[in-house]
Amino acid sequence: MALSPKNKAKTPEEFLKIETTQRPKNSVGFSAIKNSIGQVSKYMKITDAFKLAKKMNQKGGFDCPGCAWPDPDDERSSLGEFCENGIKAIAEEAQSKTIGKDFFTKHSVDELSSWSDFEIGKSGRLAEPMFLPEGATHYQPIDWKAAFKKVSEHLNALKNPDEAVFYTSGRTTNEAAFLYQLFVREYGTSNLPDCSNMCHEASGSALSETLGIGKGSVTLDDLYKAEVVIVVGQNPGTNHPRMLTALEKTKKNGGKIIAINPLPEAGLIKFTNPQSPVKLMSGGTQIADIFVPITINGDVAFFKAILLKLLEQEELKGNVFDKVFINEFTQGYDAFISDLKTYDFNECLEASGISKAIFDEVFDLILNNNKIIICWAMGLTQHENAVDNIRELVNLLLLKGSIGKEGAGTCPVRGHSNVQGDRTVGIWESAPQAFLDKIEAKYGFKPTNKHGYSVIDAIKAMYQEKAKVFIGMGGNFISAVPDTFYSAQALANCNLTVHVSTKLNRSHLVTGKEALILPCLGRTEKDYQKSGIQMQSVENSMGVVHTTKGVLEPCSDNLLSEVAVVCGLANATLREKSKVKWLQYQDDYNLVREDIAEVVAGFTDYNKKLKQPAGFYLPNGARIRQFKTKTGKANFSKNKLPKWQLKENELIMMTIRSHDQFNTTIYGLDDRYRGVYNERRIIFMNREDMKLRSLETYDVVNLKSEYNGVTREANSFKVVGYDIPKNCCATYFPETNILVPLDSFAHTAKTPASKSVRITVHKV
Ligand SMILES: Nc1nc2c(c(=O)[nH]1)N[C@H]1C(S)=C(S)[C@@H](COP(=O)(O)OP(=O)(O)OC[C@H]3O[C@@H](n4cnc5c(=O)[nH]c(N)nc54)[C@H](O)[C@@H]3O)O[C@H]1N2
Ligand SMILES: Nc1nc2c(c(=O)[nH]1)N[C@H]1C(S)=C(S)[C@@H](COP(=O)(O)OP(=O)(O)OC[C@H]3O[C@@H](n4cnc5c(=O)[nH]c(N)nc54)[C@H](O)[C@@H]3O)O[C@H]1N2
Ligand SMILES: [Mo]
Repeated sequence: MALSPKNKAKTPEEFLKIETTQRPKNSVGFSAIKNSIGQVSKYMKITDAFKLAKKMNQKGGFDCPGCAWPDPDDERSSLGEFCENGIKAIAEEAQSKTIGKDFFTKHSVDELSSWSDFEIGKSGRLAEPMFLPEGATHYQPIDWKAAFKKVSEHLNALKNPDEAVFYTSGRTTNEAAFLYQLFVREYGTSNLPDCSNMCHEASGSALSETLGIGKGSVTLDDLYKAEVVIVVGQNPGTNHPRMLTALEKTKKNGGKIIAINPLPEAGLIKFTNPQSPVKLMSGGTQIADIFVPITINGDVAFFKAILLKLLEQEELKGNVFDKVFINEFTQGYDAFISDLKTYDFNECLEASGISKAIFDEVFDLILNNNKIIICWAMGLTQHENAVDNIRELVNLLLLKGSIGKEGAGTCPVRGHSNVQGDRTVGIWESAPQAFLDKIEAKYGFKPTNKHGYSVIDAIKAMYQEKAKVFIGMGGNFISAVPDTFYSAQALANCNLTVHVSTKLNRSHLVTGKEALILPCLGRTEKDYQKSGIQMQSVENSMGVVHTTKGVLEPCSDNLLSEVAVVCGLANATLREKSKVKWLQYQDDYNLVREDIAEVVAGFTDYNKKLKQPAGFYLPNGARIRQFKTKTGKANFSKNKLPKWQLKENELIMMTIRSHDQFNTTIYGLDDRYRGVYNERRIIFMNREDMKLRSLETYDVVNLKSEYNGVTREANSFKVVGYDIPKNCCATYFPETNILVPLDSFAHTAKTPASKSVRITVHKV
């Protein structure tokens, strides 16, 4: 495909020195503390760092922009509810180095595109709005008013509002997200793709259908009280480190933990709590009682094997299933059981890649306990059969009556710190009619109920020139999405690409004909408006809404808050036609919350409730056995054993996060918990698979994926022998997004299948 050199998405092909060591036995602990202090002092003044650490995830403080793991309702560590990777996330945002006119005059877009993501990320915080005119080689400064005018001219020139795409990444607060979707809907489209489409969309889809709510059902307290917690397809040691503290508590209360993962992830195997000096000295807790080294995408098979054995025991002895719960609260049991009987236990177990001995241990725990929680993340959601994966977990919970009672339920662990809240307040390309009706009643315009573009649809529409303006509220679209070259062409086809961002990223360099960078305040910064310093609010992974308020002075005087950016854009675009008084909101965010309280279910008395120090829980039907599905009951589902067969020589590849990155932001080149240092272009392979291909550790290989007759290539990766099941391999995202076909996604949810990419490996 011909991409103009300016728009070509480059990847660093140069190797740095690679060094791998034995996997460390413990995660977190001393080295984590050392590492986080090291990170902070690299980027910011130590006094600021101290101020931040004390306020992070504290009542009245700011919400860590790292993950969405909840904070304890009651006692919080006085050291700060922080973790190593949370500290990295804030150090990255709160760094004192800034970039503006001088930086962009010195470096052309072309030059910047040749930098690695790591180098781009290190350049500093964006300090002023920048504009790239058509044909220009360098970004140049633009004032805010002119920037808003530019966007409005493009939007108003479109023949149809559906020619614009409005992306959101999940850090945007409830206030900014609500206004953003309101602007988009009043402008006339529902093209609101968001990072959730690439993340937990499959969970939302499966849970809404089966349990009537697209969110998890458990609270932190449930987790402490569970008898069995299954952590499947998730790497909390790196991505949700504070979850390990909760799991430690579960264990202390007698609960058992099962980790189902192709990799023996360090945090799950052994963990030392950085906030507990006694633990530091004595060497940590073994978190997982049982480790299940599942083959990639072997989860439906494994859970079916469990379901089959449970059924066998139920038929033999009875009392295995919670019949009272099943009769009163569920629908579809008979059809589910007769479907289940068509599967063969041995075939399922074999497809999962798990030995009978490990299976028996897991089975015993599930058979003999009734308070079960299942936690999961991207290891389940990024497959073509992702929705089936999650529905099968729900079947297990329903059989055991393990939902809507203390110590039991679903726990999809969200990624971005407010990705769940964004959806709650209306960032949704297919929002329910009831929500749209509320908007109409409140504001007096009729939002379209046409299904808008999700991420994949948006890429196709831009590629086909059906969409011409792209606006990104945060995020790094080009690096996050699949099929990098196709997607780069899609963005290059646009008339205008706009990014509201805190940091420079690759999406600012793969532009439409014209481009804008609109720099905004981050979570850690004070938000000064006419009525005083503003606080905002977010929703965590367990449905608790609480405040977040920055503590540092903004890194530049020329930043606007996301709320102010949206108000400015909306005001410039919709002008006197608008039914909404845009500019009043930015002066006082209480007014935004008053509107949210009227429009979004569960937010009555929003401003008042936010005054409770730990925030408030949103209503959650599944938590109290009120299943708001089409049938009014919790639904059993029939899920097929995925029939995928690798061709000769093919491997199945998952694209995962290293310990030193936040999605597309690369903090460093190490992956300490997996014993890899100073390199990201590596492929973890089973040692037998290496032997079969005559490969040695550190050999350089090219990777090819073939899908529907199209070959995609990513070159120059170093082989690392690892404890990963046969026929499976792993690489880091975003380097291998190039290999993820746009058309390979979860059925119904459209989550890109970036954990099951079939590839072949070619020695260079
Ligand atoms: N520090 C840090 N924190 C983060 C992020 C970050 O990048 N850095 N990202 C945030 C975001 S947006 C998200 S969504 C979450 C992501 O959190 P995770 O989902 O934990 O992230 P991944 O690295 O994608 O890890 C997926 C895990 O699933 C396993 N896995 C892969 N395929 C399969 C499979 O087929 N079956 C099973 N059972 N397991 C499988 C992998 O081995 C890996 O352990 O983290 C959030 N928190
Ligand atoms: N192959 C593969 N692809 C994946 C995944 C995978 O596992 N494998 N994971 C997917 C998942 S789970 C997700 S969530 C997506 C992530 O996709 P995105 O959310 O689009 O990506 P991020 O890397 O989180 O975005 C980082 C950028 O956000 C901006 N930013 C940071 N903080 C703020 C803020 O407060 N306000 C604003 N306006 N901007 C801010 C900065 O400029 C930063 O460069 O990627 C997906 N892509
Ligand atoms: Mo995510």
